[in-house]
Amino acid sequence: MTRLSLATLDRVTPSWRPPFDPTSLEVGIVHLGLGAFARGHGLVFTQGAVAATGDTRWGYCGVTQRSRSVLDQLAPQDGLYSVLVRDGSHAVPQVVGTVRDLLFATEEPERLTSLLAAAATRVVTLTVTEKGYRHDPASRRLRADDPDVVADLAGREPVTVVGQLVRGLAARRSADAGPVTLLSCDNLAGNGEVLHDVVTQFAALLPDVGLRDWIEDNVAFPSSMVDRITPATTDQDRADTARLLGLTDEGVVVTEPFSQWVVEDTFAAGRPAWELAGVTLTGDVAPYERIKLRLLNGSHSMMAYLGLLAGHDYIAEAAGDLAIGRAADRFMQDDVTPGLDVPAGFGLGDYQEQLRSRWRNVAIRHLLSQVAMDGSQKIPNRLFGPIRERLASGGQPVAATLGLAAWMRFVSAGSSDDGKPLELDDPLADILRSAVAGTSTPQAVVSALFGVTAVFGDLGDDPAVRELVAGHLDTLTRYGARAAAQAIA
Ligand code: CS2
Repeated sequence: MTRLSLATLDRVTPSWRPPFDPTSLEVGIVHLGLGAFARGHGLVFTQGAVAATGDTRWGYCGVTQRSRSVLDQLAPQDGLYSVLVRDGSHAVPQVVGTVRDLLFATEEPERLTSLLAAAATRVVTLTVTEKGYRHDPASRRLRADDPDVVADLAGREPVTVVGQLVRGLAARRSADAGPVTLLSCDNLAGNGEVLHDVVTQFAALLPDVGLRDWIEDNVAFPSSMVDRITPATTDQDRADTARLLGLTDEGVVVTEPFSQWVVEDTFAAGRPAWELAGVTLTGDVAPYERIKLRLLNGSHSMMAYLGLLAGHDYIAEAAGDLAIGRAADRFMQDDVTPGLDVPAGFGLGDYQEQLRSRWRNVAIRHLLSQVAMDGSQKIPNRLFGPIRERLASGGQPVAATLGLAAWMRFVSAGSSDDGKPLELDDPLADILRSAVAGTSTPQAVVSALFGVTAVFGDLGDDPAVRELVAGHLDTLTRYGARAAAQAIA
């Protein structure tokens, strides 16, 4: 079957094509981390903004960091790909035409620097996942002793995102190309602030005196809250898309109907008219971010660890498991909701109801292992705030500490309750494995893992937290995940 490309685009059903001529766009946005999430989220909103305004300045150069597989998928398709929105038995493709250029950072580091320094580049967006920021989750500071950070600081072609950005900003200053905005779209609390901090901390460690001040004066770092559940694409997804389009699409991304983006409106050099495409531009993202990171992502992590231990594979299965679904409900009701500052007009009850049905959308084959990976970088953003705040208000974070204990069981057991091996895919895997090596009781596991202070900070110093986590871990170890969930439901 013929492949999707500019030459074959006219064979696609007209309402599924980009609503503008993709070749009319210039590159105005560099996106770092062109994975499935970005392609199903930010790039789609930008397509809507370009369609609404006819402003052709906002095409993307999509940059991949770790492999060139996305380039191999999209380059032969002239950057075109489709987003397949699945809901129950419905599936509708939409071809996205905002990618005008592609780059694999490892192969073309100099071209990446030039693009970041180009006056036409006004916005740099990032979806590089939590671990891509090379910071300690607890202190939120750049890990200046990370071997890759050290090597990038010493002046090699940078491999870290922060190294690439700072080199690009130095070139931008030299070229006098003017201000630029770096917009983080990752699931981190205060993601703009984290990005600002790692970039300026990196710059301050360079001999180039003055670069840090230039960055402070010329670069904006708005925060943003991003939301769209995007599972990894399967062969079935590619086959269904080919049937619908009448063309093969190696770059298709599958996602749910729901999509949300709330962006702090502090841009240094303009932005697409995203508000015309359904994006909320606001002065303060924090309340939205807290609601989403804790209710959606916090429950996701909890369901991922309990679900994997209980033998499930997908979010829809874990959410539909009565005991696990109820434990997530308790987490939302008891540990998260009381600490939320809800924006006027925001219906918290409806939001939670909507989350439950999004999780149960069986057409979205969202692997628990995808959510469980990189837990050391994710859980501090998702579970620690609710734990600390509930304790500070005199309550017992029973459900949130079960989520934490389930992660500890996942890390230390290495297999599900019925013996299926569970892979620990985490940038701190070696540290976590050696921390729990030789531990023989739940208490010892809790002590060993709380000792990893880069993740936990002083959380483990609180005897109430330790007692709750150790109690849950004991139940998880003796009776399994479903029983531990049932015990709190
Ligand atoms: C998930 C998120 O993988 C994960 O950790 O919790 O990717 C989640 O699906 C998105 O944030 C939804 O917007």
